Amino acid sequence: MFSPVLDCRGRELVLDRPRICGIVNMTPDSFSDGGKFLDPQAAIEHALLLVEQGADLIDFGAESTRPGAVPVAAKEQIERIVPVIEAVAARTRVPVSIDTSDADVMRAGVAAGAGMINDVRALRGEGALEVAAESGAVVCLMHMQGEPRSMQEAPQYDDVVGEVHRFLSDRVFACQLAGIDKKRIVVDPGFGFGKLLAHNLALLASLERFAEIAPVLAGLSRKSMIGEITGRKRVGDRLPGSVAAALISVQRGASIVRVHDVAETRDALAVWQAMPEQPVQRGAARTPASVWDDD
Ligand code: 7PJ
Repeated sequence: MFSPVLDCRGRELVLDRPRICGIVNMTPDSFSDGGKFLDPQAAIEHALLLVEQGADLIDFGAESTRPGAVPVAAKEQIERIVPVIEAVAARTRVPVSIDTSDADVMRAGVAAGAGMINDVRALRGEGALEVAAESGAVVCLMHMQGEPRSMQEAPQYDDVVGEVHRFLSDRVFACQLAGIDKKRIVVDPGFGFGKLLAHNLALLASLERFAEIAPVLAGLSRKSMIGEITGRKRVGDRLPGSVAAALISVQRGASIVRVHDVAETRDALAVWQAMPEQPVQRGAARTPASVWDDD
C-alpha cells in the first residue's frame, strides 16, 4: 500500500490514515476564535491541548484571511507568532505549520521551528517561492479567487472544479521550477475563499480529482458554508456540521483535515476508519502512488 510521508523538516507526517491539523488563530478578528489566542500563553496551551486531543499537525495563523479582513503587517505577525512556535515546537514532536503569505513571516516561522508553510495565496507573494524553496519545509498551496477583503462579493467561475484544478497544477509546477520537491507539496481547493455555497459543494464532491495532483488538505471547519447548510448563524453552533464535513472530506480523498475541534473530529474519523471495507484502507488519502512518481 502506498502511503506518502511528508517530511516537515525532520518531523514526519505519515499519510497512512487521515490526519488532523488543529487550528490556532492568533488574530484579533478571526471569525471563529477572534482574539482568544492573542495572548501567547493561551495560544501555547491551546496548541498543546489540541495535540493531546489527537492533532497530528498544528497550524498557527497570525494573518487574518476572513472575508473582509485587512492585512496584518509582517512585523506584527512575526512578533506574535515566533515565540509561540518556538515554545510549541520545543514541547511536542508534532509538526508545526505557519499560516501566512508573507515571505519574511515564513522565514521567521521556519527558523522558529515550523516544518510546514500554509499559504492561502499559494506562494504568489513577493519572495515567497524562494523562501519556501530554501526552507526545506512542506508547503500547502491553497486556491483563492480574489483577495480576502473582497473575495466573497461576487465569486464567479465557468467551471469551478476545472479552474481550481488548473490553478493548483500550475502552482505545483511553479514550485517545482523553484526547486521545491513534489514530495513537499500539499494542495487545498480553499473552501470559502472566493466561493459561493454551490462552488464549495462542487469542490467537495470532486476532492478526489485534486488528490491526483498532490495530497489534499481540506478546511471546512466552522465556515459559513456549514452555517448556510445548517442554518447555524453562530459559529459556535457549527460543530456537528463541521465534523460531518471533515468526514466527507476524507471519504472523498483528503489526506489532512484542518479543524478547530480536534477531539470531536478525531472520534468521527476513528469510527469511519474502524469500518473494515472503507476505502481508507487504501491509505488515507487516496493520493495515488503515481503522484510521486519520479520523472
Ligand atoms: C484555510 C486556511 C483553509 C488552508 C484559513 C479559517 C479561515 N488555510 N486558512 N485552508 N482557512 N490551507 O481558519 O477557517 O481552508 S483561515
